[in-house]
Amino acid sequence: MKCKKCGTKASVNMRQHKLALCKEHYLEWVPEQAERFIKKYDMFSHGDRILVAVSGGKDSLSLWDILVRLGYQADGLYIGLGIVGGFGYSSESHRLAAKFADERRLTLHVLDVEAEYGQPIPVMSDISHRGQGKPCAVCGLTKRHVMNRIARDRGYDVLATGHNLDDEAAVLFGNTLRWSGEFLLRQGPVLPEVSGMARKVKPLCRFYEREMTAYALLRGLEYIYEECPFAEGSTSIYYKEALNRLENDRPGTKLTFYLRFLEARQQGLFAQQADARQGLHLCTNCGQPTSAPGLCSFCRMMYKVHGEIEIP
Ligand code: Q46
Ligand code: ZN
Ligand code: ZN
Repeated sequence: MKCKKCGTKASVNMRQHKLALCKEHYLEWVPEQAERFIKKYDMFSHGDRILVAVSGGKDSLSLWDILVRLGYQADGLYIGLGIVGGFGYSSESHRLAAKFADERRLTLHVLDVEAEYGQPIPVMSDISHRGQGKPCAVCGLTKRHVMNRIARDRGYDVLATGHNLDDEAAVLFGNTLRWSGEFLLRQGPVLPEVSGMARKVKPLCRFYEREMTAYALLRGLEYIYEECPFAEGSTSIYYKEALNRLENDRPGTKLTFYLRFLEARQQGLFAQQADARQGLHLCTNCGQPTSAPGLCSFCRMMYKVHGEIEIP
């Protein structure tokens, strides 16, 4: 395979785009594409302050790298979940996120869940009995709460996460299997700002996971290869594998699935549901939007964990 731009040996062959590129042109192509998506979906502009949620993995570090290369004002947020696993998942991912920031003199905010809320994620999960023996429900809820809170308290305009196409297609697949109208309506590259919550964007949502792996490797980024030990056996991995089988036989399936969904939604497929973020009110304890009356799910969980509330 030859690079389409210069004719030298290609490093990355993207069957889904019928495009092969050498290292140099691939490392130019990715940020160009990202910029195109940022503009197309009106995610943010150069005047905005962006907070990137960084896990130490390839996607979030690549996202941060790309945004900085494109000249955006992007700071990072690392959330210490207190997940030990066999190799110290949280401490290793924290080390790599901090190293990335230090080497580039970027600002990384760090919030340690145990220091801030009294218990690490796995213990919170045990106490609150949420999520059938896996800490992922508590983890997701806590991460969302913390990201919203830091973005709001530190005055960021936008919160950016590193979800790639494989992540988004797997979520879409799950939501479609259940026809979860409300979730389908909320899934997209941009969730607009509502009072108490910054705009949320996913600039990598049109990049295949393997495209991000190739970017991180060719760019020489040091990231955590291992998944969180609790990811094993998850439904989302199961959906990803199923979609990969379709993709293998018919390159481009995942992208078409996701893009056609966005088009259908734009054309009003779920219009009668209006804006899913409307009808929310503010949690009486922390002030973040919630659909439940009174306390939001996070504050109710903290009440179970501590038997009292007044948590920021
Ligand atoms: S970090 Fe948290 Fe994931 Fe680990 S505990 Fe589950 S949700 S698997 S993205
Ligand atoms: Zn080339
Ligand atoms: Zn709350």
